[in-house]
Amino acid sequence: MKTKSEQNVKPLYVTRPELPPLEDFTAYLSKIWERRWLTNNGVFHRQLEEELAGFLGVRYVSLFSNGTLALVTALQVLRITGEVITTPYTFVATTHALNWNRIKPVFCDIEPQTMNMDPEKIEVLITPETTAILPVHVYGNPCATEKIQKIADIHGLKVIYDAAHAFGVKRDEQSILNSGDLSVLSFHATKIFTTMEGGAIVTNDPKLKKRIDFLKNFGFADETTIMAPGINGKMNEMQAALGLLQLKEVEESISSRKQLSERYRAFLAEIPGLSFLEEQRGIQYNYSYFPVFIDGKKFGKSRDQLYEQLKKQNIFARRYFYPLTSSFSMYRGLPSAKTKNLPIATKMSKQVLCLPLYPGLSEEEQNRVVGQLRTNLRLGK
Ligand code: T4K
Repeated sequence: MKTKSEQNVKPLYVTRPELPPLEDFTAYLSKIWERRWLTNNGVFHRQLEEELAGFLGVRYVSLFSNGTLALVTALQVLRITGEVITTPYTFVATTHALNWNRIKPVFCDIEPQTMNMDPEKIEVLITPETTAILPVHVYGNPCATEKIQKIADIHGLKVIYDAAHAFGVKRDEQSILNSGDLSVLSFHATKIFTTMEGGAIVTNDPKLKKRIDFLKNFGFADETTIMAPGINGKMNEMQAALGLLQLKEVEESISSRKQLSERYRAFLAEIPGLSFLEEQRGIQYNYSYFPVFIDGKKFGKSRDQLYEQLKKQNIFARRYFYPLTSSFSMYRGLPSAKTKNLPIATKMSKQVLCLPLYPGLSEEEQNRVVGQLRTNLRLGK
């Protein structure tokens, strides 16, 4: 039971979307109303594709109504079949996208430094049925893209990155979205750049761009020609309008996330049993999440006990990513889903807790989160 004073404390969620002033959005809405063009490659849609490609430093962006449909379509674009090597330490949409294409997910363990697919563990999972690798840049931490590409090239495999968290991330000044054959973004309400619901496929290949655009629009090449069994994955004009406004603010938003992340790092550095990810050199991060890892024995309380205690204080941290997708009923029967094959992913998913992190989080609110972590540490002893 929460006490009266606890109930009055403002809830702090893991994230909260940044929105432009409402009057700025209504100005865009007026244009949509004037034009009566609501979807199907409208003016704002085309403008956002162009502006995003420029901002992200990639050649082509194809907008989608959400990231999951973009993932499902990306697999269709490259005609992926059979088995795909992927990570269980992700949001369930990554694994479901394979399932929707009747592809068998083959789960690969992760590296403890990044939480991304461990490139050293990929090759043993390759069989004659393997056609592609589907890694995730978890929390926006770039995968070992060079090593993964080398393996893919040797074995003739495609690489599709689930880059749902990796908006704007660069390595050595180059967009991480240029890695592999295709990258898929999510613009969901919980992402640093949002169109409420939304997503995109990124490619540098003009032929692939064409195929993506056919596939997201039922397969239409013209009024009477259907090129492929497409789906309806189109983004509408209202979503695109919000995206255009978001793009003006996203750099500022990333820099305030960076400041908050640095404060967390400074304040949480000395807490026994609590660790966080080291930053890699040469990376321009987007600071989309702040995961901490709780070693119950040293901290004095398990991750789940801490999670529940924080909830009582109206702090809604989230366990991204627990449970592993390999443990869900539709996947756990697969040989690669066995816990003994996924020791690091299993361990980390039991320890992780993503703390509130978003531009509107005040220093006082962040101090509240840090204070509660310290209080729980003391109580645990
Ligand atoms: N691949 C990866 C690696 C992904 O992480 C995701 C999505 C996808 C693919 C699929 O992309 P999309 O099809 O979604 O575009 C959330 C999101 O729904 C999901 O988009 C995201 N990953 C995942 C990591 O997180 P939930 O179930 O945790 O969301 P929810 O509704 O509990 O929201 C979390 C918190 O955010 C709330 O406690 C409060 C805040 N919030 C949420 C919404 C929806 C707001 O303040 N405003 C809002 O409108 O999955």
